Amino acid sequence: MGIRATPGAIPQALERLTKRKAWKALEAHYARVRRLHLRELFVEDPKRGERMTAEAAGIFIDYSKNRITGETVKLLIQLAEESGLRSQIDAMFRGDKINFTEKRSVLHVALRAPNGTSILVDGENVVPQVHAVLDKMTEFSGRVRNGEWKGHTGKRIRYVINIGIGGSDLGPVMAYEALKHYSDRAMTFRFVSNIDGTDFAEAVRDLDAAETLFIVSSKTFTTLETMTNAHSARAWSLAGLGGDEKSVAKHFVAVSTNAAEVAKFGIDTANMFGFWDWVGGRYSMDSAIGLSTMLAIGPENFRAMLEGFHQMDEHFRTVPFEQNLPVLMGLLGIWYNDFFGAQTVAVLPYEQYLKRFPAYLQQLTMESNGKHVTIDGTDVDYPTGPIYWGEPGTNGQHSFYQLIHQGTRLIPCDFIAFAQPLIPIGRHHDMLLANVFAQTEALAFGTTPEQVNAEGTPDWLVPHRVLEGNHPSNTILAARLTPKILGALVALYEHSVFTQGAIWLINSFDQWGVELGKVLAQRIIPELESETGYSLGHDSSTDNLIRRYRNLKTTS
Ligand code: G6Q
Repeated sequence: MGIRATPGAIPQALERLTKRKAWKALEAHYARVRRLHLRELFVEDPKRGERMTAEAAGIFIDYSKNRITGETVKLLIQLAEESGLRSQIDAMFRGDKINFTEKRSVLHVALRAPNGTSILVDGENVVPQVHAVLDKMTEFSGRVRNGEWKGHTGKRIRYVINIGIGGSDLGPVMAYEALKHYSDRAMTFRFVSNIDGTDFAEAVRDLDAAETLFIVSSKTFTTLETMTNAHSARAWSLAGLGGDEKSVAKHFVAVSTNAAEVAKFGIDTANMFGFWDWVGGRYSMDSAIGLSTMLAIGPENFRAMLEGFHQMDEHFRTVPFEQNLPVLMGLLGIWYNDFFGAQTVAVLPYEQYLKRFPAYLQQLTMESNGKHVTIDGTDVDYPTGPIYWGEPGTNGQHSFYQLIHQGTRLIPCDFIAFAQPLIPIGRHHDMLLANVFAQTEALAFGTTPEQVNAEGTPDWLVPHRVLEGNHPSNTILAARLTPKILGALVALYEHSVFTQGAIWLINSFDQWGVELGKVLAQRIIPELESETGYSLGHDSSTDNLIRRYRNLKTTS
């Protein structure tokens, strides 16, 4: 089936994915190799562990413990080529409106483009605008960090609270946690996202309004949760500062694309940091949405993070697919998702500072590729985005790893580790890394009945103790978690998501499901709040729950 051409954006007249030659060849190949065990593959090709590796921007990936042969990689790359991946990459970097359902360019790569380069949106070079905002953030961060920026009563800012949700929260929280080691410990950072009032109340309960700065982060500046929290913050701040409206200018700044709404809220647009509609929420942590990150780690570290992003961007844009980290990772994901029928991917960072990385990745991957309609508006006939989940190691080993080792599901894993600890203490780090290598080895090779027998295990116990192995994993290794490496790591996943979306023929850059959620609650709010009469017209379950809620909320 031909694909409807979208002017200047999507490669034209591509065949339906499952009809492509490479797809058919992969189906036949899968039937041949699906039972092959990693034990055999390593015996047949003893150098596989050195060969099936790739490296870029300080990140090394060993993908040899995947259920693949050289032929698998060849066919997957052929699939990428038949899918026009190269021209789709070029279209994104060129600023084509590849987010065609929202008629937008997709240019998070411009957020880290070096000064002096040029990326055009509607004929205008956006790189100078990006750097103008970065300079404004740099100037502001400098003043807050050195105490020159004073609160309303003349005290310096010690507490920064980012108010935002989704893409305006998950990136900032993850980056703050990931780079806490580099942060100014004289300042405290908190993140409020949930409309549950507890989130806000707990964030401010021990703070002094005179020393607290709120960053209201919202691309649209209309999101229910963020605006509700921002209004509560405004009331709390004013109450703590004697009710003087002039204090808002010293204690509130905004990050948004919507100057009119920012002004309406009462924030001076001089204290607004802008970004653009070509930055998707989940791709915005390196835009002004990262203001809290810059305040925490300082402008130099923030720019080092951008450099890491940029190095991975250039790698993705220019390096042949055979050595291209995001392409290889994306293709391996497709192999398990679409051929083995794997439904999830576990992301397992062996670095405590990356504890929020799986949550961040859940949005990046699942909001981007959780789509069932192709760009020509028809239903897919293959599975798209898998479920991402994970916890930092080694904690997960004592909980859900059991199911990965001995359960009935195939769960490909990404292990993420660093050779150097940021805080060396005794033998901790060698022990941590020993667990990474032990787990990937055990997952791949397991233990055979013979091995279990040889340990003197009684026969009846043997089947319980056998680990079949053949569980695939990638090991992602870097020297040290630095701002630059974090940027490269995030870009690696961003482009891996792009690779998959391009092959699945879906728009990875819209989120109509999220948009619906933004309007649904609006109808019910007045039904819950009405003091007097209200009429319900939902289904019997929803009506009954609303009536019960209204009764219960006034019961003492
Ligand atoms: C991200 C999504 C979504 C968005 C939030 C917050 O890609 O669009 O998670 O980031 O809904 O939106 P605002 O920044 O407009 O408040």
